Amino acid sequence: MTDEKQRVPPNQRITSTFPVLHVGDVPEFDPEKWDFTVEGLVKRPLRLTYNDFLKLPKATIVADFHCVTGWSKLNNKWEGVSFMTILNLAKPFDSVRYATIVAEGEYTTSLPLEDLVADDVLFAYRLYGEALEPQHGGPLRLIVPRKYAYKSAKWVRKVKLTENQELGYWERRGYSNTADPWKEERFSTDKSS
Ligand SMILES: Nc1nc2c(c(=O)[nH]1)N[C@H]1C(S)=C(S)[C@@H](COP(=O)(O)O)O[C@H]1N2
Ligand SMILES: [Mo]
Repeated sequence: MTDEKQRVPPNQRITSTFPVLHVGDVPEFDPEKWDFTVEGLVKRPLRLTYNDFLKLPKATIVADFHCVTGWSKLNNKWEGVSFMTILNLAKPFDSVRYATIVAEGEYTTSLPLEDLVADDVLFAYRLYGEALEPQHGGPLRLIVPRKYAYKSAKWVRKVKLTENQELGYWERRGYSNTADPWKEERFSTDKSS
């Protein structure tokens, strides 16, 4: 077994609980009305119902989760659909460099495509073999294990493929846009953005 201490980024501490952290209220999930769309610079815009989503090829990862406020939760088993699967279905134009992830409410985040096509990035609908709880982002959340957890948007409804990056909710409020926990990129240092 790998040494768990080596898996904890600088100035993070392991938690055995699973804190719930978000702005605003946990949204209601109505499977009849819920949809997941992919738009922007794509040849095939998508609109999937919850059932459509469950029929897509499944991916499972076990990954650690690092919140910028200082807690890390190790060994989380997520199941869902890899970002790559969605991207391939939507057929992005060559000019695409970024994706904006749009959640219920006003929460967004964004990432360069190269960070999202990693094989440990997925849209998760199950955690530890159970349906993902609403408070942890159910029915569907993004998981980006190699970034601080504010990049792992809960309650995702839309993905927008873009040529230029649109800054996300926390990224517009002074948090790092690159958000690498191993480099301890917590806050934006670029005064011009
Ligand atoms: N939609 C949405 N997603 C979000 C947030 C949020 O406020 N809204 N907070 C982020 C932050 S800062 C963290 S630490 C994680 C927390 O996930 P958890 O509540 O499942 O632990 O969700 C991230 N995803
Ligand atoms: Mo966080």
